[in-house]
Amino acid sequence: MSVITTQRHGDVLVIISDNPPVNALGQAVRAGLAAGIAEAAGDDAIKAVVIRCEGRTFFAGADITEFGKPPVGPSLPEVVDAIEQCRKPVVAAIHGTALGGGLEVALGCHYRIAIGSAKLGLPEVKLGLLPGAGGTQRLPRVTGVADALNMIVSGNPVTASRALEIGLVDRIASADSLAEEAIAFAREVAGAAGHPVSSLRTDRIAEAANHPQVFDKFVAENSRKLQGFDAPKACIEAVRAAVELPFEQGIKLERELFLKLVSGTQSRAMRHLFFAERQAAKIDGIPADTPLIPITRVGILGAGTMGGGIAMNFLSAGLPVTLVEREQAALDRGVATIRKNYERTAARGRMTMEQVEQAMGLLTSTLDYEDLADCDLVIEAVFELMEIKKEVFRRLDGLVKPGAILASNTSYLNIDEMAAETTRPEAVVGLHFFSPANIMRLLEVVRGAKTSPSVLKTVMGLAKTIGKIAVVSGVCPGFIGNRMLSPRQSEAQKLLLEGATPWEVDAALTEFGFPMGPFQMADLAGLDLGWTAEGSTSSTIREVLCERGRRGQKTGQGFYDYDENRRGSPSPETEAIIADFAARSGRAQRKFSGDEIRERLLYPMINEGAKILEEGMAQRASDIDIVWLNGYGWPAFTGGPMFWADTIGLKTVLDGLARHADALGQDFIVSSLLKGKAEAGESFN
Ligand code: 3H9
Repeated sequence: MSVITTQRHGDVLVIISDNPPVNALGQAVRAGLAAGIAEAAGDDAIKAVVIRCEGRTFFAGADITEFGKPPVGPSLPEVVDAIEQCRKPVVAAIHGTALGGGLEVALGCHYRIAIGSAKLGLPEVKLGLLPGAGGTQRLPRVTGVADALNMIVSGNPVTASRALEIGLVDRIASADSLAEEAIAFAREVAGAAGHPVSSLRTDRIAEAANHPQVFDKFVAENSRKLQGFDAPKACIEAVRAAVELPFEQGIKLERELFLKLVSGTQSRAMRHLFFAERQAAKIDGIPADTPLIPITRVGILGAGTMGGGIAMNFLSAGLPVTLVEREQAALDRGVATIRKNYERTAARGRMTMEQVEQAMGLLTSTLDYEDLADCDLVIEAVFELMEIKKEVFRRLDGLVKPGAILASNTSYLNIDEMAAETTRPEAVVGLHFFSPANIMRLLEVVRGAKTSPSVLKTVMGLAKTIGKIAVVSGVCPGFIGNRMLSPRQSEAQKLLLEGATPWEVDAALTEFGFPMGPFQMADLAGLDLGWTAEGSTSSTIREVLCERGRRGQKTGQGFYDYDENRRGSPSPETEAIIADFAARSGRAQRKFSGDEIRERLLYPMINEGAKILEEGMAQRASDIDIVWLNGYGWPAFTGGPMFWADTIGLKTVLDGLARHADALGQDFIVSSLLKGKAEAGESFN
């Protein structure tokens, strides 16, 4: 059956798209829409047109899989123009998400009606693009510049009610009668003398035309967020053109910018990440009919920063949580922190106080382990020591009901060793949340040797419920993320002894696009993590910094000196400490360029990533990209470490490792997967 069909309802022609899963505007849909409009235009009995979609959503955008392939007409801009130029009024009937090209189709329509739950947006910027079917020119003409800039540059959608406020939709329909209400709306406007044509409107852009500083202000306010990305700048330039140039010239500029971006590396990288994120949810070797384990109550052991943050995920998603601690004071502190975090969110307007109470009402706090007995999933977030973890697993196994899942939040310990302490190793899994656990989107799901498919499938589904991006890792020290962090950290330390300063090392990474470098990160986390004054032996730079009271941002001094706004500046004291260590190490001192620092820090990570793949610890290279993007701030516009390695060429990485072989040391082993692929001219993705 064709993806586009038409139905006649008296004098209204309804054009219906049915192209699951998201009604992407692939070639067949575009051709069908153009044919539908031509049918309406050529039939005198038709007075108005409705465009609507079957399935879960209105058009969610252009078909991203077509980018990079030879274009087959009609193009989306041509289709949108044809809709707009139709002499009979066209009404877009919107449910689900009208995104990207989907919203551009709706903007080409003369009227828009949406149900209350609909969302409308232009998310192209998140794919390293700008709207390329007139969105940058029509949206500001419909909503005004301020809202259009926000929507286009952030890529975030607006709700139907907000869309009504800003003039993006004309009417809200009831969810169960959108099709009928759209037809009635079309009939109602059919007799009007003229219809609003987005591209001809000037009423909403007149103000910005007189106040062009609105663009400079927007750039100034958002410059930090936009750093490194090409697409947002192009978006702003195009919206500016909507105000300053006639429509046709604005469209021409939009097209030029779109074509440049779509063929560039940044957009390729971000499109890779779009599919990588969806791919990560798929687990190899799990039959589709694997049953899920119902999760109606979650137990969490440990009410510290990690346990509390983990609890918030479930409470926010409406799942009851039993939180267990050993001492009343720690429990009270944990519960109070959860409440404080929620109240802060409410104060910022992102939650109502009613929602805060609702979430808190789902929380049971207790000192009694036995209260975990009826939980379907228990996650331990206790001290990171194998003996303690083993003891916890033995105890949980004895008291939690049969069939329940037992999970560890360990960030590097061996899940299989914990599972071996229980009578249900198939129900044991790692759930490595990242701190702050209520905010960070990454979740490493650690698949033990005996973890059952049901357990894996259940926790992957649960991750989606609580809004996490889950990536499956095998059991190895540090799993995917921390295992790759480890060579970066050790190279960063070595560089200090060879003459590089912490500020040079950090700058090399922030220039690359990381939000911070390793030493800024250490200062933020606190240098005294795991450090005690009694156990300190002045044997590392970090120990000496701690001994001098330089324990990171919280003490105003760490590797850096901090002012009252927590802005760091290079510290002469740190430099002196490092110089002392460097002299004692006997290593030659020299200057390093940013490029050399990046090679030393990043190439060994790629090598470790290749080993992770080689050992089957990650299912696919793109999973590694997703971990580093969402857990460690790897810049999205490079596509993640493995994709980045592909773009610079694996041979470049291999040659770089060879060049730095002396510095990397004898223990450094080049991955045979990396070597093989580099020599064969292959890539990871
Ligand atoms: C654009 O429009 C450019 C124009 O301005 C100019 C053109 C000239 N294409 O996310 P889900 C697949 S750029 C192809 O899991 P959900 C997706 O890969 C586009 N495929 O569902 C997945 O496949 P699989 C601007 C697409 O319910 C399946 O559909 N639009 C596309 O969680 C289900 O997706 C966007 O950026 C697509 N456009 O979320 C919107 N979209 O099952 C992108 C999805 O094989 N889409 N797929 O893994 C989304 O944000 C979400 O998919 C959506 C649904 C919110 C719609």
